[in-house]
Amino acid sequence: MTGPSGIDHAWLPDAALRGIGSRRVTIEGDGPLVDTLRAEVAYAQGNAGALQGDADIVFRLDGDADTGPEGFTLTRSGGRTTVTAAAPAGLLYGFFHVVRLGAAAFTDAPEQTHRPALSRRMLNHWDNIDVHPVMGQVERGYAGGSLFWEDGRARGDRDRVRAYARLLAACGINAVCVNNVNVHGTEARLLTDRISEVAAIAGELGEYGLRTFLSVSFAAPVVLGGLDTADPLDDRVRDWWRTAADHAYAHIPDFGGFVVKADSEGQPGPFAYGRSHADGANVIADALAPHGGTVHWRAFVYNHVQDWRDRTTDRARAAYDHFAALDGQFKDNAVLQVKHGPMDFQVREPVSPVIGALSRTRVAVELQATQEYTGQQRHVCALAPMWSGVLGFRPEGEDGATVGQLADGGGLVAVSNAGADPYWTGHPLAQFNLYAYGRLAWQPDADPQQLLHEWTELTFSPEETADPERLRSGLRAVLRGSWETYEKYTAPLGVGFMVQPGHHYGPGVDGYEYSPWGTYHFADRDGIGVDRSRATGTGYAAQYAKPWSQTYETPESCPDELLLFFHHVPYGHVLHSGKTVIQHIYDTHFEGVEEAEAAQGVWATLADLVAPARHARVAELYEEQLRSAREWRDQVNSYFLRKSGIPDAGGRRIY
Ligand code: GCV
Repeated sequence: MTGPSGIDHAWLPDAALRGIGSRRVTIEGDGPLVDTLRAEVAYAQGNAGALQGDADIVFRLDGDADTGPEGFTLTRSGGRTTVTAAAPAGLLYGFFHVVRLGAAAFTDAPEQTHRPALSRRMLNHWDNIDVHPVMGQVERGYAGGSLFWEDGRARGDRDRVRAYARLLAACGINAVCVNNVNVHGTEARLLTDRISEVAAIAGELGEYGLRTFLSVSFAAPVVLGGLDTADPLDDRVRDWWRTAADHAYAHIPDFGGFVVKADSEGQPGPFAYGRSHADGANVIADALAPHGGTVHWRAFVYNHVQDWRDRTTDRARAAYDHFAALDGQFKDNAVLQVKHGPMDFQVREPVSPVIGALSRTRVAVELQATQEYTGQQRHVCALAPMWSGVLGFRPEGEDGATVGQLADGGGLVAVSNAGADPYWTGHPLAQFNLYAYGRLAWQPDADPQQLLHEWTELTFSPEETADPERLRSGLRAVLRGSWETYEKYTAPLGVGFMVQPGHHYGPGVDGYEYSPWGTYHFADRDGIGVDRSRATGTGYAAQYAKPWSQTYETPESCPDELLLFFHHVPYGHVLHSGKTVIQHIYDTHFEGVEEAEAAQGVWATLADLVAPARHARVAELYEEQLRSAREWRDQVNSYFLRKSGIPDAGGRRIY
């Protein structure tokens, strides 16, 4: 049950439960999630040790409470803390909130009601059952094997799944898709004859209120059903999906639904039958509808076999070009799941124009917690500030809604960074990305610095250490600016990629320059960047509403950090910062490495304050981060010195 031994407790160590452990707790209500709450309280009282205090805590299920299906009200007065909720999930979230508050949960304060801003807060696991020859078991996974699948089937020992569910619920996540969106042969069968394995996992996840989703192949009626077509308008296909959905719900009554990657990077889809993506999504949505299920249909559709000589095709345009015209055509239980940027989870991208263009479609925004392009959990790269910027972006300008608000129809999704690694995320500090994702999904306008503070306090229990202030400030120093640091030593000014092909780790400035994937920087002796203006480029900038279509249209109005995403400019182009592009490239690459070196130094000073194994793991990873960062610096700087012939004004060593 809770807190199994040998499992890292991440942001729920026993010390964090002490506030509850020593108090008189009353729980009023019944139901499976209330039983989970009872077990949590019993665990806290048995393991957390005594903290002085005589306040009572009451958890009360009250059908009249105005808290919605997951919210709760917290009252603190006169030595009594009360959590009231209309539904059991709210009580459980209230429990984790009390844990987060620590001692503050027991001091008098005005009543507060908390409800999640987004009703779906999902993780997608790109996990395969089998170990794929190229991608391994977890596609883009940097934390060991799958948490769900082992030796060709669902793990027998599910303590870790349960412990994972507990961590996810504690940061607000309420849904998990348990297999890769690239659905290979074995995994396709999870929908049919292997559904009981999914049901077993769903049983564990459900203990903490998480709904299970399954990635399915659009070609399932053919590859599993033996039909000669997967045409979404064919009645036999429609019937097949209905039967498949009925079967899933017969095994998993609280099943969430399906995630579909169609016509994308080789996955089958409706284009093969001359049908639209709305047709494709709707046939599956119809099958799920009687059960209250949802299909998450991904918008990551683009031409991945582009000729690099073809300057008329711009991958950034693809999602909008495919989906904007379909607005209003998707069924009510179909959600269009859109990557937050138009390309592919680069360290810096503009917000996808699709998100603001679909007022009659339920949109979910997809983030990537797994650090495919952001250091692969060998580099420290705290992504909360990036995600917060995305969620706070207003596609229609100042008076319009934020992305976080626009996602209320479909929710927020992240590709998980967790695996069978003892620290869950490979790099122990990458746990913060998982935590911050959940908290932002609950409250998209949460302050990333506050989330960092929360996570630090919970995970490291500073009051347990000799010098809590040094620990706090050290952790802040290594994490706070780490995304900007990573950006500095990698691809500059929004241009993206420049990675080694295939595995995407480490520098390869021209790695994707002559490839079919549509990811080019067009550097020559005179300049660099992609002209995506309406006037002279691909027209991508015009996919935005005003004011952004105007802001991005010219180099003068475009923000520096996105300049090379939107424009091809000479190396001597002067940024708003006052620096030329070439000098910016040199300076940031030197600075980025210096900042990473400084962070490594700070981490070293925390050796006496952090558990030795955890400290050693991070210290070891810093060695690799520094090696890699220097390689990035030297390759990028040398490349641009050689291309441009313009020396570094600082006269530093470039090769
Ligand atoms: C699961 C990128 C990744 C792929 C991933 C794909 C997607 O292209 O490199 O590994 O496939 O995105 O999001 O579907």
